[in-house]
Amino acid sequence: MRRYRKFTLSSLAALGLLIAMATTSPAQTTHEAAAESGSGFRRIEQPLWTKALVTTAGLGLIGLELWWFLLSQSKTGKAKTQNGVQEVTVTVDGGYEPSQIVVQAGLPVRLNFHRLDPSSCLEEVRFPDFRIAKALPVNQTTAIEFTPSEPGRYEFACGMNMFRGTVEAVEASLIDQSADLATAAKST
Ligand SMILES: [Cu+2]
Repeated sequence: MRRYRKFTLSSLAALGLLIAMATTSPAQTTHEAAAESGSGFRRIEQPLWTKALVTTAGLGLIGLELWWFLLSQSKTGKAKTQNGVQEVTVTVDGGYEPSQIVVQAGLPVRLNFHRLDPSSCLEEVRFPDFRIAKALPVNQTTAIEFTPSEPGRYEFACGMNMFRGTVEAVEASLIDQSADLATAAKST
């Protein structure tokens, strides 16, 4: 998952370079043309305009990268219980987000896999412990239901076992404790 994101980042950087090159080269030709015609005014005005454009594009890219880094941090998702079913939405895009899901053991779980990534690698998700293998159509939400009767770590992965996630089933008392800790942390 990390490696995949690094690859996307580097291709983003390459794209930025390409944009910079594409915007600079026409300026150089006009610069040369202006020098030949002997117009001093244009010679200065044109490169300034492109410089501003390249700077704006660069700043935009930096912002995009920051946003990317902040979002790419793997978060732990906690289930929300509705009508006795613990529900979590998992976004499938270059991996699973969240990739770590905390649920309460003994209660039914429904994971709503929302797949955005069209790569065939992520077209199927498997939960070997529950003997579940389900196809995830792109741009759709596919619900997967199971009940972890015992506390423990239950892994899930794509069909090729490349992208992985875990469902951590804990006892009810632990869920309450972590909720208490979260509220305590918020109040300080
Ligand atoms: Cu895969």
